[in-house]
Amino acid sequence: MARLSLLFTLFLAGLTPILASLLNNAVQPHTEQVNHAPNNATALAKSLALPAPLCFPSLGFSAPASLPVDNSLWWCDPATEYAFVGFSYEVTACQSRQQLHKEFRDIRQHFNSRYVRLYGFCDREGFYDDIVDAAWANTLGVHALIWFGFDGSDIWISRRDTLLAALHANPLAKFVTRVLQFGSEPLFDNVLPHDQLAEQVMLAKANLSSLGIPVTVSELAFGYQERGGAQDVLDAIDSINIHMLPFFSQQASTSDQAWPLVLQDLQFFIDNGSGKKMYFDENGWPSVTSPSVQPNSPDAVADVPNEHGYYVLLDQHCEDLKTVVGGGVGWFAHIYSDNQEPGYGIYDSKGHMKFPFAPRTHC
Ligand SMILES: *[C@@H]1O[C@H](CO)[C@@H](O)[C@H](O)[C@H]1NC(C)=O
Ligand SMILES: *[C@@H]1O[C@H](CO)[C@@H](O)[C@H](O)[C@H]1NC(C)=O
Ligand SMILES: CC(=O)N[C@H]1CO[C@H](CO)[C@@H](O)[C@@H]1O
Repeated sequence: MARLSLLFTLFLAGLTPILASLLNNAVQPHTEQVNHAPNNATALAKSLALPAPLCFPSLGFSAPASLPVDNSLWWCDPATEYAFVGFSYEVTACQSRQQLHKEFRDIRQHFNSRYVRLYGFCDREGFYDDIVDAAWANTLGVHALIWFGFDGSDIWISRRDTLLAALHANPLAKFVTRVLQFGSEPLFDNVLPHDQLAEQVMLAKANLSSLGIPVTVSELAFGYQERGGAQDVLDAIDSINIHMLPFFSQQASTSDQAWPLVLQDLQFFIDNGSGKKMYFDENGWPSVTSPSVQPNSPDAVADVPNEHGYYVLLDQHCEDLKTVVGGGVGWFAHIYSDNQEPGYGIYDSKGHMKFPFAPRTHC
């Protein structure tokens, strides 16, 4: 009790980053000794009404002078991570460390992002260390990705082992890596039978348990549904990372009419996802069609106003997304630039914004 009131005094006095780090370090042994003390950062922050700078990667975060021993008191309450959380960012170009720094700074500072969700693959040695470096420097959490690809090969196994090893080797990795995804759309693409995918998730969770890094699969509702629900995968994953791409619905028309389509897919996860935290991590509407981006409805419209309109729709439904089970739905914009996935970028291929984009980060 004495300790709690001391902490409260510190809070009232205004926590500097150094005090914040002392607090992080002080609380851990303390909570093990006192039965009624809150047992995690979320509960602690709530009980003391601590300000945002204490949790990563809140918009007010300032880095502590020293890092805690582990990430158990590190992350923001998932219930604060609804609305716009950041961008999908394709890494198949194997961006230089310098370019990652520049674009991650833009992602954070221009758009108030809290996360980047990696997409695609880069097999350059040390690439994930560059991601960690740029993410840490710009206060971005990372949804990392083991990329299966579409060629049916086993290269994902070496990618998995490389990434797991990097997560263990880089001491900052566990402070920026919010979740490890298997993706993209391994069920829809049928790269592994669902029971084997569930097993891979369990193995990765075991591998990362000492680091406190959760594991998920990046997938469409339809990917689960066409595999009989793949309940074993849904049960294995820690958070639900959803591909929300209503342009491909057989009922698609313009993006301002897409909310019922969003709800339809979301309802599957509400019904069968055991209340886990949910993200729309591959989430957007294309501005052009191409051989690989073809609608399944004759009325579906792909153009810049409809790409923009989809994000306007999500902003209009901020309160609805906030109240979804699991702490609300956080959404990523897919994707940062047309250079990454043509037609889906917020920026065009010359680096100009295609439409005004300043989505809500809370409501
Ligand atoms: C943290 O505490 C809150 C409130 O008691 C609880 O809902 C949540 O599940 C806990 N999270 C973890 C990771 O233990
Ligand atoms: C995790 O996996 C990597 C890559 O396969 C391996 O090098 C490492 O020893 C594993 N660690 C644990 C704790 O299982
Ligand atoms: C595979 C599947 O759809 N499983 C269940 C998901 O939730 C709905 C609604 O509760 C059930 O009807 C499904 O059987």
